[in-house]
Amino acid sequence: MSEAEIPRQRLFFALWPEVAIQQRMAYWAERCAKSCGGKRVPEANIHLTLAFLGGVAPEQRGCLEAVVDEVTVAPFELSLDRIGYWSRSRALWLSTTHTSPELLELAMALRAAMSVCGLKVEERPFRTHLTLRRRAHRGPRFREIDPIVWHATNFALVASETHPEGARYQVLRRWRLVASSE
Ligand code: 2AM
Repeated sequence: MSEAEIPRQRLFFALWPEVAIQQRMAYWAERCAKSCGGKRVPEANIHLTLAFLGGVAPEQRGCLEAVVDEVTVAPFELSLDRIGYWSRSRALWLSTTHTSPELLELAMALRAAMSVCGLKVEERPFRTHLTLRRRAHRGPRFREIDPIVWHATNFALVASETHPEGARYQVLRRWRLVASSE
């Protein structure tokens, strides 16, 4: 099989919230349905992308998993207290006023792993967001919400497939967040 024929998986690293947290996030996606328009992200699909990998060959995935096994970042808390809208991508999203240093550390460690394994690394700065609606035509009238407090204890490697009905995600593997001394 030539290199071009080797099947590549479309992968990304994410923080995947537990169901109770996804439900609270989905409330805001729905709350903004009329005024923001577009299509809501299905509740079970709501996630925070840490690093988008794109098409990954099997040996690159092996490399990534081995490098990521060595990542040590302590568990952290996210206080999601902000809703916003990007007109360019027409995305309505949930975010936080204070991004914790551990979240940035984790996102940067995953970018470093990508670089080690020969994957192209995103040049744009990391921006904390969980997409709630796509193809929205405006943002909400409110900006601040009662914080949704989420304790991140693990992160995941996720496969993404595009289907006519939308994206289908499959969590392939999870890593526990651990401080370096544990
Ligand atoms: P988004 O929520 O900002 O759209 C799976 O597709 C995840 O990877 C989504 O959360 C999406 O982020 C992100 N993603 C998809 N395509 C991307 C790309 N080309 N560059 C960076 N992130 C991407």
